[in-house]
Amino acid sequence: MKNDILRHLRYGLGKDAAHSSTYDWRMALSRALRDRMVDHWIPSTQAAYKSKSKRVYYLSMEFLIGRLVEDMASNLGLVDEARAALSDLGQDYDLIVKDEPDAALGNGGLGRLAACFMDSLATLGIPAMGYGIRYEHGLFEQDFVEGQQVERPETWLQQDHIWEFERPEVEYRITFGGHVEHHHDKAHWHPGETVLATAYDTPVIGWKGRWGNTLRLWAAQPVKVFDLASFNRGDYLSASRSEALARTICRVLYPDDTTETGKELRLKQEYFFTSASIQDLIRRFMSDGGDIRNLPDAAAIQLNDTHPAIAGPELIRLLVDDHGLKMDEAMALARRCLGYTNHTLLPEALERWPEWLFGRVLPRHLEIVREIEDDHQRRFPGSPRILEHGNVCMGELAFIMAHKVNGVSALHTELVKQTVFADLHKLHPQRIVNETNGITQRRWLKTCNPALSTLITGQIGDGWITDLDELAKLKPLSGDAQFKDAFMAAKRSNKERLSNWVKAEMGIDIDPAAMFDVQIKRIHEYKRQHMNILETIALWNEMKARPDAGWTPRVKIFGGKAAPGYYVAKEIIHLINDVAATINNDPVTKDLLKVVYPPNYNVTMAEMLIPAADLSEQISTAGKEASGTGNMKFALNGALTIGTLDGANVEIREHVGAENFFLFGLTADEVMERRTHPGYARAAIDASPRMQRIFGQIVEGRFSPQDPSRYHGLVGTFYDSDYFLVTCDFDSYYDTQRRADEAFKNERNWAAMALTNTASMGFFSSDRTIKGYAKDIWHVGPRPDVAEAAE
Ligand code: 475
Repeated sequence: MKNDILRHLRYGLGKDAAHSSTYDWRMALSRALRDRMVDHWIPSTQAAYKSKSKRVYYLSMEFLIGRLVEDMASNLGLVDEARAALSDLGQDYDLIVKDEPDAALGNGGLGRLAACFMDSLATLGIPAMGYGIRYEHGLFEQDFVEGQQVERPETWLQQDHIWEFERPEVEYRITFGGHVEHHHDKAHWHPGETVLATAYDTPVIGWKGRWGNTLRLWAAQPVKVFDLASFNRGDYLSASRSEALARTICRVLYPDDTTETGKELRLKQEYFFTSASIQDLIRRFMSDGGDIRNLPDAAAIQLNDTHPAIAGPELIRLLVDDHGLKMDEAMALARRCLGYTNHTLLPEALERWPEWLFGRVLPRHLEIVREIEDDHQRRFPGSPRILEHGNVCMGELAFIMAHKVNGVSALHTELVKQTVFADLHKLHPQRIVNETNGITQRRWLKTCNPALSTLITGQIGDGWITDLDELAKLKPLSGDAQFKDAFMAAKRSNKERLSNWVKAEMGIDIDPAAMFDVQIKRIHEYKRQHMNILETIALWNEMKARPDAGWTPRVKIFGGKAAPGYYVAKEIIHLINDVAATINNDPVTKDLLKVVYPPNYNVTMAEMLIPAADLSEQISTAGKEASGTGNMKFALNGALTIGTLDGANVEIREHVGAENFFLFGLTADEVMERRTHPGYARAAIDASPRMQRIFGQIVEGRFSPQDPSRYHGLVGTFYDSDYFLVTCDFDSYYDTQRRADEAFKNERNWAAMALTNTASMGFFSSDRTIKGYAKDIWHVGPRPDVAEAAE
């Protein structure tokens, strides 16, 4: 390893050790690791080709990967070796690892789930390929200026991204616009614009390098770099038009998580990567000499939400227009290949394209959508329409074109059946299935929490790394004082690490003995960060009134970004920062309460915050959070959840036991019922002196003295509409927080509850989720050789 690092430093980077920066060392280490990855990757790829096993194709607009060096070193079992080699060279492994920027090609849950799935697919030895977009700029970086969110472009590709291999020979034409002609029953699409999709491959190596898959991200290239004829005519603009389109398509990740932007460029991005992926998988299949009619035996295509839902019409187009299949035959064949995962019920997130826009960008696909619609109406007269009120509804399209549709938690799946797809569910009662989300324990326990994972392995061995159910062996230890002390010592060391970081980065002193109460996720009204900050104010009021009443000291930690155009979410951020500034400067409560909101929350920050958390905030309005995956990461790392019966919280509570979970709030049914009562918010506020007081303080400018009316609008929404029922759940949330305070005082008992949480999380491994998809949807098995090695 040492020699390899030095060799890469010299011949890969042209540097000598004496004049190398941290960046140079990181690049050299990464290349040394990459060599070893390739040694696992190529044999896997060859084996998959040779055995002609069915492959999974996971199509996702987002892959929220984070850092790679440590993940790769860990999965290859090379962390100790790398650390030792660098140490011999006078370098600090930890510092070098920290130098890596996050690959932030995603917004939140949906993108991070895709990354966990890639890890599990490789670890399970399921031949698979992830397909996505190689965005030049990932999710924006967040700054706070006077407490308000400011966005800066993210620039990860300004550094060498050494994990990927450019594949200039893998290239597809992607066309847009123009018109369609029909001759002798055959469609001819004469497009207006063309770009080339070229592939960049990143190896994804599973645990111990047993199997390797590929994440293939597409970049756009102009067909003609430069149109000399136009230039010579003096038409400078059209000379570089093709180049401009190509550069724009992969320029930036749309930063809206859960709101549909309806922008033409977004539709082009969706079609761009979907078409390239479908062309690529067909080419792979044909190069094997297959009969296209057998494609479903070789390819399971999973759509991560509706963003790649154009895959249905695109596959049909290629089958009919290029391979000469009949329309109905093509539809049936496409359906056998496709699965669709729904990730949200929020109406504003459901993709709908105006028909005129869709037809202008994809005229041939609009014709095919009409055929799909007609076919479905013929077979199921009066069924829900894909084309409705002048829109192309991508949810209905994905549902109708998929043989299986899945929800991401048990509750969410039931709600999918009862709400968004109620009518289609009645017509296709076997189609909707549940695959509750999961997380990879390799990243979210082993790598991010060495203190705890070392303790666990010392106690029960390392089988949990590939079989998370093994953690159940820890359950009997919840009565073992010595083990509980060790468990809490690991937590304590993570809290100390975080305290030091908060002091260094933000200048705030926090006490590692206090309860660390963490809410990290995208800022959204349904996730109710505002309820959390209101509760913080209420607690502060009580603490100020009776500072010696034996309070449990708390550190409230927030993290998360708001979509740049989401005004209310940005107001919530501003309020949290204003409240933090007020409370953190109060001498009366300085040892009792702190509010910490570090800017630019990302995967790397999550990896530090989650191991240090005592309490996990999962407080969405019931029925709104499809699953949540952060909730699983916290519980796995020994935090207790305070939460509603929403998403996967329901299943987490079942697994860890009601006595180890702080439940509050209305249920999904009660939420729907409550909304039918006019004036429910005012009634709740009238019944709660505590809420009245807080709203009074905010409105009087207690937290924004320079601008007292700053939050009048925000407070007004609580009185007027409060769609997310903050007011209805507030008192029960407050009381439950005080129960958590009391529980925290009994350290041994808290340790038992925390340990039981960790020990009960086996079900929430993404390995289990992927096995579910493999069995119920994809009909693929792990490669027998990999399964054997895992035994
Ligand atoms: C859910 N993102 C979580 C997670 O299943 C769930 C939507 C439109 C455009 C871009 N991004 C999105 C999502 O819808 C999303 O992240 N949904 C989340 O998926 C994984 O755990 O409850 O909110």
